[in-house]
Formats: sequence, C-alpha cells, structure tokens
Amino acid sequence: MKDLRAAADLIAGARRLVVLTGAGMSAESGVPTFRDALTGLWARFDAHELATPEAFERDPALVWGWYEWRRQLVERVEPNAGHEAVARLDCTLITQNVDDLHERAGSRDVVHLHGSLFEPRCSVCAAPAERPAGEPPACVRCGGPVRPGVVWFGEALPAAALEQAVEAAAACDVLITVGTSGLVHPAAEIPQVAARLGGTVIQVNPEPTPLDAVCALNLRGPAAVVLPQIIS
Ligand code: BV8
Ligand code: ZN
Repeated sequence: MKDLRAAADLIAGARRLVVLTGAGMSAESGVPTFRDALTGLWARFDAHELATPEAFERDPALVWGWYEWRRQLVERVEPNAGHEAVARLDCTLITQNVDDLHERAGSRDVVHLHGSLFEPRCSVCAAPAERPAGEPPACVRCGGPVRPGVVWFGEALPAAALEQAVEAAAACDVLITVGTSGLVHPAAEIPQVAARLGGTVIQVNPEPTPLDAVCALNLRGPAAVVLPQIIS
C-alpha cells in the first residue's frame, strides 16, 4: 500500500525521530491492553479503578496482587517483531507501557512516562524494594507498604521523563505513534506537540483514535505486522 512506502521513506529520511508507544505495542506479545476486559480475580474490576492510589489505599493486597500478576505475565512472554523493529531505529523511544519488552528487544534509554512493573518502591519513604515478599511487602527501611513503581491515575508523571518526551517531540521531524488510544493525558499530548511544531506524525493502530486528526499517515494494522514493513 502506498502509505507503507511513504512511511518507510519518511522514517529512513528522518533526522530526529521519535517513537511513542502504548499498550497496543505489547498486545501481540500476549500482554492485555487496558481496554481488554480484565480476567480472573480482577474480572469484576475496571483497570482505571485499580490503577489509582485510592484503590491501593483501600485494598493494598488486591492492587499489589494485580501488579504481581501482570509482572509475572510479562516475564513469561517475549518481545514481538514490532519491538524488534523499533529497536533497530536510532530514535528517542517514549513508552506509556510499564513492561520491559522494549528493553528486552534491545532498545536503550527508553523513556517510561508511566513507570515500570520492575521498580517497586516504599509508598512512605520511596526506598526501592528488591523482590519483596508479602501482599504487599513491608519496606525494610521504614515498614511502610511497598507499592508498584507505576504512575497511577491522578498521580503526576515523573517530571524528567515528561520533560524529555515533550522536548524530543518539539524537536523531531518525524514521530511514530504506535498502539495508543490517545485517551490518557498528558501522554496523548506528545504527538500533538510534534504536529504543532512541524513534525510529521505517522500512526500505527488497527483502530481510529483521537490522534487521527494530527497524523499525516494512518497505518491501520497491528504493530508486529506494520512496523517491520516500514522499518528497514
Ligand atoms: C495526571 C500505568 C495530574 C499504570 C497508566 C480525573 C481525575 C484524575 C485525573 C484525571 C481525571 N480525568 C482525566 C484525568 C487525567 C488522567 C487521564 O488522562 N484520564 C483518562 C482516562 C481520561 N491522567 C492522569 O491521571 C495522569 N496524571 O493527570 O496527573 C497531576 C498533575 C500534577 C500533580 C498531581 C496530579 C496519569 C496517567 C497515567 C496512568 N497510568 N499506566 C498501569 O499500567 O497500571 S495509563 C495506562 O492506561 C496505560 O499506560 C496506557 O497508557 C493507558 C491506556 O491503556 P490502554 O487503553 O490499554 O492502552 P492504550 O491507551 O495505549 O490503548 C490500546 C491501543 O492499542 C488501542 O488504541 C488499540 O486499538 C491499540 N491496539 C490494540 N492491539 C494493537 C494495537 N495497536 C497496534 N498493534 C496492535 N496489535
Ligand atoms: Zn519505607
């Protein structure tokens, strides 16, 4: 399709390339996105309710258990061809995902806007917690409950990561947005910053999203199929 050719040429010729990924990037590795209904123990919950400080406050064992389940699932799956294609790019890689699949595919200096499943920390004194036991584990330093190292709804994003992401988007000539619904803010602003400041935005997503409006090219397909076709 001519859009694939156009996208491949834009990417090959990009001087300053940014890639922004969302949960759809890991879907073909078998990691459910937020919009996939939750399963098992958590089937009766909405992820947007569980991924909040209030939920952790109310039921730390339930929320800690959900993140442990997700961490163990990520450890059992593999990066997909989309992650591997992105790892071949010389780009600033910004992800909303809390998994480590980009890193395991070989990407370095990944900017995690929403934290990581692999950096639990004390919810009181913020001390990093190694592989702690318990539901949730207690901080070895102060005894406080250990929490997942992710950004919950209502929490501020890590300032350095957000600043780096906005600066890269403002300076880029091409931005590829992959597998994000463009509904969660402020991450959803990143492609808009690029477009507003003259960058060309390419979207890879089987579905339309609010980001369609700022995209020069909309490649309607799954990441693991489309990305290897536009990244040499
Ligand atoms: C903030 C980590 C302010 C956790 C995540 C009311 C109260 C409080 C805040 C708000 C509010 N109303 C609005 C807000 C702002 C809120 C927000 O945006 N809410 C939305 C829902 C309206 N944002 C926040 O709260 C942010 N913080 O605003 O703080 C502040 C400022 C200063 C001081 C104090 C406070 C924090 C947002 C971060 C939340 N944490 N993740 C965890 O993972 O558990 S976000 C989480 O949901 C994911 O990281 C992801 O980014 C997002 C959405 O999940 P999904 O829908 O699954 O994924 P995605 O959006 O990427 O969609 C999947 C896409 O993939 C789809 O489009 C699908 O078509 C596509 N796809 C599927 N398969 C494939 C594919 N694409 C390609 N290939 C495929 N194979
Ligand atoms: Zn502590």
